[in-house]
Amino acid sequence: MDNARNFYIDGKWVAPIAGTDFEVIDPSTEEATSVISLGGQADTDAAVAAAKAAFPKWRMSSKAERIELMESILDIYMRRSDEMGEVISREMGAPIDMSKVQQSGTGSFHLKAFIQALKEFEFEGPLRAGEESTHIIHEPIGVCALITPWNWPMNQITLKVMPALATGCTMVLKPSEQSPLSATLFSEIMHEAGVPAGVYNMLNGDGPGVGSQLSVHKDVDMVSFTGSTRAGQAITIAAAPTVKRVSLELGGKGANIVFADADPKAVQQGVARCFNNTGQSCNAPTRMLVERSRYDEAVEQAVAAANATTVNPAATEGQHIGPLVSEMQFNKVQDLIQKGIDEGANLVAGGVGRPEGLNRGFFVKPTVFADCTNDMNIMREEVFGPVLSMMPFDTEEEAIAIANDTDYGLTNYVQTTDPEKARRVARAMRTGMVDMNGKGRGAGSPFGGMKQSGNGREGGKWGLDEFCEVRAIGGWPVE
Ligand code: TXE
Repeated sequence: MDNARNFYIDGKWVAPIAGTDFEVIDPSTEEATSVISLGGQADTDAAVAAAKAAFPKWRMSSKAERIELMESILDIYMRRSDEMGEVISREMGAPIDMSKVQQSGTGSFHLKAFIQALKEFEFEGPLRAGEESTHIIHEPIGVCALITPWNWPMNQITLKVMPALATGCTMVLKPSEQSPLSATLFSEIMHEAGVPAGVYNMLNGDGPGVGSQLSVHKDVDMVSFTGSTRAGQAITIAAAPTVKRVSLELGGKGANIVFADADPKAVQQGVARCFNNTGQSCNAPTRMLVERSRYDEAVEQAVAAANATTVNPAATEGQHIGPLVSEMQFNKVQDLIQKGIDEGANLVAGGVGRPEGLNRGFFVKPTVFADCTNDMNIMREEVFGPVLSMMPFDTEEEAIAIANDTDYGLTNYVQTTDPEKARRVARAMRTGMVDMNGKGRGAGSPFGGMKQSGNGREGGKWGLDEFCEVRAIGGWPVE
């Protein structure tokens, strides 16, 4: 990729001022697939200065102009969608067929959803009917730093870039140093679509470098971050002296409550959902709580599903899971599997070590633990690998209590054919989202967590709200 070592600043591809080399490792082969530059303070300052200079004009752009721009970004994105899938597969290890559909597809999905949300969004109007002299205006907050992770790179980039663009903000994107190639391709798309110079800037860097330089920067008005709770806390502290807005989307520890009356396929679907993207999703249903009368059968079904899950290099076509993203994640997941064994959970599928025949690459065995208790590390920590932990429950109240007994609060899952119970349990969950009976949430619905899963909401009108300042003006002249 020609631009891999460069940054996109002020409408141009530029060489880094203070860059250091960084190898992007293909997680299937452990070989370097590309070399990028990690920026330094001078690069961060240049990107922020470009965004700051572009803001006064861009904030005055019309909604129609922004819709038209987003529509041309979507057209170009669709044309390069397969290429995007290939790049993501190479940099973070998602299996090629899955990457072209699911990984790359998140980009066009969010683009379409934000075009719709922007069309419907009211930027100003009266406080209420009959009180027209108090006028409420939604304005873009200003220069935004968008810091994204590697697990669903295009999902998180479009969930931040599109609402920032739609509301009239200018921005600096710092993608994960593990998945910078998709961000480079995305920047080429933005350039081709004719995004005005300085409105959208992208530079590579690591957390302690560009990530924290953006967080402390006095000319950055907001940081929107997705990643680990640890980094979210560091960003919040770094941002405090400038009182900038910090929006966080962090980890999760989703519970999947399977009642005895659930659909017969509920367990198998729960395992597939947990293992999707090799378990590297913040909303993965990693704790499966099963009503006792169905528990033994559920464990058997989960073991069968795990043993039927094939693991292959990302370039292999067909349905399978790929490697984890990095050696660091591989070691973290191995440690947690070992802790599960040491703490007395019943290992019924998978375990430590690589799957047979895969001696190189960050591959992990699809793993299931049964008979867990909610104080075990595998039930409390975000594993971020293909590891499912199962536990029986006796009553609805007990299931709700276990599900809510966690530091996280992102997504929980409920499987039951009783509509009253479904509504009751969904209301009792302390999570930003609940998915019931395998049915997803509609495009443009709010995504975000409670407790240590974060404090923001992305997607739809809520995603647009996040990038706005809301102003109140009294004595507004009414004809
Ligand atoms: O994440 P980091 P890591 C969780 C998951 C995973 C763990 C560690 O449990 O196992 O986090 O993954 C930038 N200031 N999630 O270490 O470090 C970094 O450069 C500013 C959940 O890879 O959080 C990258 O762009 N930025 C998750 C981004 O943060 C900093 C997605 C994510 O990297 C920074 C990923 C700092 N001090 C991991 N430190 C989700 N919510 O989906 C790091 N970064």
